[in-house]
Amino acid sequence: MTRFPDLPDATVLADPEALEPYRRDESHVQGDLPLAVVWPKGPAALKELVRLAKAEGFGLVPRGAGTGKAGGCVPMGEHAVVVDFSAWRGELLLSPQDLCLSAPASAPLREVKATAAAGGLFYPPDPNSWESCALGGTLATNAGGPNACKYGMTRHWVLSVDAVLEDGEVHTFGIHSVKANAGPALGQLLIGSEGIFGFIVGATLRLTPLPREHATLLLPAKRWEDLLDLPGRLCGAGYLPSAFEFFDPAVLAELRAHGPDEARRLPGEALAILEFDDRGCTFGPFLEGLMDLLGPMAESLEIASDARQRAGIWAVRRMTSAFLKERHPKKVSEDIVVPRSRLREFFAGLERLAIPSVTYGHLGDGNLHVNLLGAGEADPAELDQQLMDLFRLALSLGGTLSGEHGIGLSKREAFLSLSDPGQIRALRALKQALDPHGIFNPGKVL
Ligand code: 2HG
Ligand code: ZN
Repeated sequence: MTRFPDLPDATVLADPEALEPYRRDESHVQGDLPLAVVWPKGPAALKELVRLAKAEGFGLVPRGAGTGKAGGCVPMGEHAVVVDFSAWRGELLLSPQDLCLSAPASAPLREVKATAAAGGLFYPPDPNSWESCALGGTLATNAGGPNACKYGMTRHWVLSVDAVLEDGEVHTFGIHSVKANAGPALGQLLIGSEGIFGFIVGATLRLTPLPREHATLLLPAKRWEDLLDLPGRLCGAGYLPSAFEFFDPAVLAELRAHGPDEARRLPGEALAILEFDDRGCTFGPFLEGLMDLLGPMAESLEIASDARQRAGIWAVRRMTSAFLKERHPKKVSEDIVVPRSRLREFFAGLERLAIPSVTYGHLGDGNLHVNLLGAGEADPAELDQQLMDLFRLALSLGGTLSGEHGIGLSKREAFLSLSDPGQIRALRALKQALDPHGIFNPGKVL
């Protein structure tokens, strides 16, 4: 192919200089220069693109807003075309009676959440990029976020998905109801697949009534290790926080020394942010019981008394990733998970391994962002070894190597070598069956 052809109902960009930004997302990996970037606006363009890809032997790499953390949307090899879904047509359609919202992959997640909220409804997935990411990317990667602690991941909030498969047609998997049991849930196979079986172009999302109350607490611990048992203790006592975030002493010290004003005021040696959204959570027996439980371990306890204070607390948590990245541009940030009952063992293991790292993240569901700040200066072989040790530690405790960012390019080798061989065989068989020409996001995950 000498020149990338024009396509019906699509914009095409093939100028090599303009293609440069499409080699990256927000992870530390860099892909290859794509042949072109295509913005399909509807199914006709996608159908033609799939036909061309099969005929000409190039791969298609899906891209939402490029905010992924694992390199899932960066091209690999010389024959890849980026399919940017930001121009995909479609409207947001709220159906309060069915407690659902239909939206195209191009919809900004911010708008999805706002549209639901305007109707008094809640769409819980809240990855850190929620103000800039696209719905399609969150579906392809099964995004998480702080609210996963209580509400689960993106896949728990999808009733149906529309996806283009290898025949070039868009198919719908699922119906507008939580009860749908006619055969296996194939749509679930596409969610979190990072586009290796086909591309999601839209979805109908499940909603729930919008919580009206929030108790947001800052909990600096007298001894930071005590925080590690707290997620399990809270659940044991019948409390399920809608978010339970955490900064270890090193991250907190860095935030306090170099962060914005709100961060400089943060108390304690290590800090948890807890949020509850149960009805009646801001007063009476709920709060009293909670105080009894938290009081003995807390150096102090601050409850956000209004929306502004709550927003201030979250602003610090939300900027932590970008803040650390700015201070340590070559850092590598990981995303392991262990069951919440094994957090103490995980931190003991991390100390034994002596991996130079700092940690923050979603303590309440055991999803921790272990950051190797000095990764840029480290010997690459040693760094690889450290990451493998970290993953093995998580796995040995019944956890996994990614909680919410996915495999993409960055964790592909580790995923292949550490997963159950039966799982990899099954995934390869599915890939072969659903994408026999290997056009959908080649080189990712598998
Ligand atoms: C977060 O929880 C995001 O802030 C980003 O998942 C994590 O950059 C990171 O390590
Ligand atoms: Zn996170």
